[in-house]
Amino acid sequence: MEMTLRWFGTGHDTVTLKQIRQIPGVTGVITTLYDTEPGEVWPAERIRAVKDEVAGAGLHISGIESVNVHDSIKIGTADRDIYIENYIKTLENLGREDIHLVCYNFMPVFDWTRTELARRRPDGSTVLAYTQKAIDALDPESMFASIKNDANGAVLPGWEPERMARIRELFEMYSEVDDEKLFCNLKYFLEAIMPVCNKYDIKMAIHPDDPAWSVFGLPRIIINLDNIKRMMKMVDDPHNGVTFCAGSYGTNRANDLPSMIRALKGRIHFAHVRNLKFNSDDDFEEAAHLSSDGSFDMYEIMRALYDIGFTGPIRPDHGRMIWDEVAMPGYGLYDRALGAAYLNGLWEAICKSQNS
Ligand code: DNO
Repeated sequence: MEMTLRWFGTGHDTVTLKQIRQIPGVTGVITTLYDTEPGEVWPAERIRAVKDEVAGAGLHISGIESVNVHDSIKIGTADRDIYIENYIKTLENLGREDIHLVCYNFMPVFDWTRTELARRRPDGSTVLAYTQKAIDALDPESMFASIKNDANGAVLPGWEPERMARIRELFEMYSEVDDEKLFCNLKYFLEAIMPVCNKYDIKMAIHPDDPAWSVFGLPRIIINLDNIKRMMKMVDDPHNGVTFCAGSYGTNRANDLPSMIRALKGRIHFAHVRNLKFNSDDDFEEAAHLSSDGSFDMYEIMRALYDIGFTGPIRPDHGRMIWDEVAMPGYGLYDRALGAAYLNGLWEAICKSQNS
């Protein structure tokens, strides 16, 4: 595996490339063109510029998170082919710059959902949290307002103001889309992009729906092993794979993370590894990466990745806000750096115990 950190780009991130370079063992970044809109073609010169900037800091781009998929593609509207064409052009531009991993999601309307961005834990750190009661009592617009308030001035990925401005219209457009239709539209999209992925060896790594169940009545399909298998089988190409996000699949306690990893051997192209602490089945908060701080066995997760011979990029995921850092919730420097160090430590111990 290669240890990486997500970086939103100069002007969008409080964390610098220099800081990332100084985290022991981190050699790559996972980045994006944060100011592009879903459906736009990413200009080759802009991709090259960010690639040069990252290289100038002694790192490299290990993958893109995310090239977002336009809602017309997810809904399957008549104009979807235009946006698929644009997506293909973006993939070509990335491939020509020697970038071979793209993380994306197929979640309707918005991306991940949390009901609090700064829940206080006993040690005084603050974390992202989810409680089903709050979702049941809220509409998406009031959720957006509260998320915006707690975001420390940052625009959170998946909760961009442009997206939220169209929220009613989007809900209306998705009213005819159920899980089956969403699967169908995903298949159409994947079939269309696989030729360019094969040509440039670009691994597509779908991110799970987070939480791994329907919110606000919207369809959600990338939630468990059966559905992932269905997705891989319907477009059976090694470039059609997954981002194994422990914190997202782990929201559903029926998902056995290490055995899912083992079952997905060869098709996990990217891993997000983080821990959650459950207070009940439908109330959880994001803990430190350390196993004993949360509900997951992080050793077993890393061990399963080791056992399947995982060689792709891995990144610590959402961190707690600690040491008075002010940053995008989940994406500060300090706790993610601690997470990277811890995951590196687990990996070294696993490698040595296996080779001795
Ligand atoms: C949340 C992230 C997601 C992820 C997208 C991928 O912090 O893991 O926003 O980047 O779902 O498209």
